[in-house]
Amino acid sequence: MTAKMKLHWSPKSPYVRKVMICAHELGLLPRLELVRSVAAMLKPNPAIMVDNPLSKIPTLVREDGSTLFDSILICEYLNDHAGGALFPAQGEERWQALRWHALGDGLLDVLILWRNEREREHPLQALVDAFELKTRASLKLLDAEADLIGSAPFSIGHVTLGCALGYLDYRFESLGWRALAPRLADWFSTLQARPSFQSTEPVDG
Ligand SMILES: N[C@@H](CCC(=O)N[C@@H](CS)C(=O)NCC(=O)O)C(=O)O
Repeated sequence: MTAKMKLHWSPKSPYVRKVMICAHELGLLPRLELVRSVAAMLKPNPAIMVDNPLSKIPTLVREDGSTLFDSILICEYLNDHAGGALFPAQGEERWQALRWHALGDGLLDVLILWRNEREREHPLQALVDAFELKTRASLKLLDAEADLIGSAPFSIGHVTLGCALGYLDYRFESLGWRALAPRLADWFSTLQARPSFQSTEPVDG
């Protein structure tokens, strides 16, 4: 039996979801052993820290015991491992895929910080306003690029944008993002039909 890679995992984390979608698309799910790991900014988890001193998920432990962390690195490793096409090798296609990845990941970072702030007893309003401004500006840009996004070959850029939009649905329903970015919403509904997205919808518990 082939040894499995261990993934510190949670069904709620949008960064873990990136890895799970890539693994699904690349046919690597059977190679992963999922270990439910709770990662919280205010409570470093010793079980994760054995493999990642930053106490963040996703963290991957390879068959030989070596570790990889940060979702982009794990996704690229899996893509390489499977000889996949989620990271275009060169040219404009590569820069565009990585640019959309950067925007999706940056948006996720904003949303995670925004959620942390709004759950504090006394949220700093200026910070909350800045997070909302950046979120709306990102959606505006992505909506303007929706046709381009829809016609580009499926890549890590699409995976990450999809995870960011899915996180908006999961934790920021009241923002009503679809009304702000209707063309992007149309693209997202086709993306959501992919089995890799359907099987990784975030869930509580
Ligand atoms: N840049 C990291 C972000 C990962 C991340 O922040 N994950 C969250 C869970 S959604 C986490 O582990 N938070 C715990 C912490 O920040 O201490 C990645 O892409 O993997």
